[in-house]
Amino acid sequence: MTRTVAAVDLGATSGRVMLGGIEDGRLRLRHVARFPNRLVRLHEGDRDGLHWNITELHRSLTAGLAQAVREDPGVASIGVDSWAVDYALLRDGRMLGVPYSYRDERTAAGVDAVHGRIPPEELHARTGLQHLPFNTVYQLAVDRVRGDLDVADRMLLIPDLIGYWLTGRQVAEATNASTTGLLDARTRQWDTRLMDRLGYPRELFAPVVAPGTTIGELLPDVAAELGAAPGLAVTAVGSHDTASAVVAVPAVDGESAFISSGTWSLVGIELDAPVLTPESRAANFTNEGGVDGRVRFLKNVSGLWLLSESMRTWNGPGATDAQRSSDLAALLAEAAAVVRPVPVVDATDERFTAPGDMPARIAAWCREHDVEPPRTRAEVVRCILESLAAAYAVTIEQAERLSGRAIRTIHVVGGGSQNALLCQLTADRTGRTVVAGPVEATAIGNVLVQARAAGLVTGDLEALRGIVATTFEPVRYQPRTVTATAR
Ligand code: ADP
Ligand code: LRH
Repeated sequence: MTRTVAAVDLGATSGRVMLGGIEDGRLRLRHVARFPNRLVRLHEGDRDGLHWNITELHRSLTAGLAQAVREDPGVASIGVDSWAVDYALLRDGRMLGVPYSYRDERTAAGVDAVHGRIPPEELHARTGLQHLPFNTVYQLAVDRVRGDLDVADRMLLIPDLIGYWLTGRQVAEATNASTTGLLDARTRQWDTRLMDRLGYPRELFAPVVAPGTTIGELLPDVAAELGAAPGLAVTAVGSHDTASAVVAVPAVDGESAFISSGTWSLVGIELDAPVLTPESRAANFTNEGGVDGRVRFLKNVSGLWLLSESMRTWNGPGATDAQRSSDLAALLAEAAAVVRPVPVVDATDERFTAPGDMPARIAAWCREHDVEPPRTRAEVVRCILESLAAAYAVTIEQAERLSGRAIRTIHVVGGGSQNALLCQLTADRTGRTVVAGPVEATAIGNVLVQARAAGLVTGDLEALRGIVATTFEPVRYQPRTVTATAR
């Protein structure tokens, strides 16, 4: 029987556990468990805080892993990835408080506090990161002002926290650490001078480890709970979900870009070295650390969050997953049939970040910009997708200009690669061929890095991507002449 590894992929909307192995040069993948991930709003005295339900996620993922072990008792390793930037503070190994979501609005004060000590130009030159108000460096500034850093002795990003709960070992996996705004873009080690200047104790940060490193063996109690063999290894993968997703882009060359499309759209290209120029900062591009030392030169361009929040507004929070997906299919069909021109809004406007009534915020944006708001639900959906595709087109052109490359093909991976309308609009507005799939790129990238670490497969990233290309048949979209459907 093919040896497998278990991938835990925690997305902002859902988590899954998958078993994966390689047989005759092809991937064999099995969905073992899928569970929702919803934000929790908690009253905090003078305001509400937005948090991740981390203990529920841990319960769901351990139940999923137990199922994985039942399905394959010989599973060779476990790897965990999740969304970036968020973390827990710990003291003496105990979690202090419930981790915040990056959508919590407390971070504006953190931005001012950090920029008061370190100008944004210098931050970018050192860390290479796109300015996003929720980068870890700004969240920690709020913790410092509140006194929370005085009691904490460790900060662990979400996948590292799960890894710690599974193994008892505390590490900082490099790809996700690169999203904190505290990692040196060139050395890929913590920038301790930055920490000193910001008043963040150096000891707060765990040692950086590269993807492929064994974090440790399952704690005996955890192994017993999972029904797993004692000594089962937990391996660091590209624990930033986007790092794992880009491992599973079927072909990455000088002429192709990628869009990792889910709650967010991460639009960019892969490079061997960071671009730390003022032009790259002005265009708000990021240089995130990838697997095998590659650099993801990309921009975070909002994403299907706009659509899922609109649907939550229309359907109420109680809708079931089945209702949600049949509603989505119907809405997308109606949006494809819209013929009246819809407005294109700035999908990256920060007003769309916090949870809430997106159709109302879109209408407000339109009124402020003197354009007629969309009138029906189908028009709102079409407006969102046209706006995302328009933002992708601008970003692809910027990526070309900043890197000196000519991009001909755009690979779209992740849940959003199933959105045929969005893929077609992306081809239309960028004038490039769109190659869609695989859907579960993040879990696949997670599987591949573990499989290589466990010796089940060998080779560089191109070899791993070759396995993806052999296994999955992508869907291609060619650009059509843009009609007057959107202005
Ligand atoms: P994340 O990892 O950020 O949670 P995913 O990669 O799982 O995101 O993608 C979730 C998004 O994929 C959903 O918001 C939805 O818009 C889109 N999606 C999921 N299933 C479908 C489908 N069958 N057709 C079109 N879009 C889909
Ligand atoms: C996507 C993602 C993205 C980050 C955002 C916070 O899930 O990891 O790469 O910018 O979450």
